[in-house]
Amino acid sequence: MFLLFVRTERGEAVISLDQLSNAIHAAGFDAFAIMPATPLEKYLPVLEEAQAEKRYPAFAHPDLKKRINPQALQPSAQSVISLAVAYYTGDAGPTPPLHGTISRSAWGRDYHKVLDERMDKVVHFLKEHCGANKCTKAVDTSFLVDRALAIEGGLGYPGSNCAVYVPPFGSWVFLGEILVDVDLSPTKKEGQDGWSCPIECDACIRACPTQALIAPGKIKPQRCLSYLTQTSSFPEELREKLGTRLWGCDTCQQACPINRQVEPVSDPDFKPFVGPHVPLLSLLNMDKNEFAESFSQTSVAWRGKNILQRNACIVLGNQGNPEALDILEKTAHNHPSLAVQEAALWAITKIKRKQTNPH
Ligand code: B12
Repeated sequence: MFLLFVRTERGEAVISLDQLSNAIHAAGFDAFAIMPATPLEKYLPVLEEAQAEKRYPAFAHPDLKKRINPQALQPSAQSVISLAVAYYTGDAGPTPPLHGTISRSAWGRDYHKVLDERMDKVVHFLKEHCGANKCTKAVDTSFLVDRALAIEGGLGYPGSNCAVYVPPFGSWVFLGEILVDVDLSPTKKEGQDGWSCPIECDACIRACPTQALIAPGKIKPQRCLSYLTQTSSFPEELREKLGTRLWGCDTCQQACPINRQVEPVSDPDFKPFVGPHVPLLSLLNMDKNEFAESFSQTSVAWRGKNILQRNACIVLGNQGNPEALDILEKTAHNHPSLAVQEAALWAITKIKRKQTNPH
């Protein structure tokens, strides 16, 4: 039996790794790795290069040294438990007319909430059985680089599309971590140092509609469709590339041969809650309360109603269906947001152009 040595202020305790593993799986996680809470120095140059080449995401914290240092978040942290939850629940199927498609990571309940609730159970176990006093949870909610921690701990490896793959779930995993003030034995095995995509077929790079992926592990977020569906301005020259995507983009993950072998999981939290396909005409008719009623349980809600309605206009323009013209005209004249009005006008022009010149 693999034993986990737990060094606490009150001495040394021993629990089996199986006990901790059982608690983590019972809490709803599919995989985990334990590592020391020391700075991840080897990732600093990766982040610095992204910043120097203007590929650093605008949403992300600018202090790079802080981002690779778990103790900057919790000074008493001794160990980090990096955690993964699988979310591939089956295929979306084709997008019906006048619908827009939501990326898989936003189909179910908001993963930030789901992982946070599940981490509470692990924290309880750590406090009850491992002598922990202070634990800090993070899932996309701190300045730490979730993917770097997952790679460093040996939980997964990076694909050329930047995503972290956790076998056998592919890259269809959410990541989170718990920082804990006890010293747990690391779980990384000898030789488990995957630092690049194992097949390097570059299918993801070739599939990216906007050439946002410029080389293995390197992305220009400003061109990534997932990013553009979340930001307040959407450059005109990239709007056609959005196709029928209403929120997020899964193209670089769907193109991956490893991901195509992944078996669906049946996690009820990640079964489609809204979508995967959303009717766009009713979305454009929604007021704030109706929007909150439909989307507040999902991770789509954080950027608010106007961004999603702006995306809906662009998708309708791309679909070129004249049935959307009435609501687009109303939106162009009456919508309180200038950005949504402008996107509606753009869509009207596209649909009318298609009517006069179907090819
Ligand atoms: C900002 C952000 C974005 C931005 C920028 C994405 C990006 N690639 O940087 C945008 C909006 C585009 C985005 C999109 C998506 N995101 Co996002 N995002 C984040 C966030 C908040 C920060 C990421 C960040 O710091 N990027 C800066 C770069 C430099 O860091 P990084 O990509 O994380 O890269 C590290 C590893 O990729 C690794 N690496 C990878 N390959 C290689 C190769 C080599 C040679 C080396 C040396 C290193 C290396 O090194 C990097 C630095 O340490 C994280 C949460 C968090 N706090 O970490 C979620 C996160 C990365 N996103 C996530 C998800 C699910 C997505 C989407 C799939 C959502 C969707 N369907 O639309 C897409 C995927 C796009 C893509 N191909 O990366 C998950 C990823 C899970 C996974 N299995 O990898 C995260 C971890 C959220 C979570 N907690 O689950 N996202």
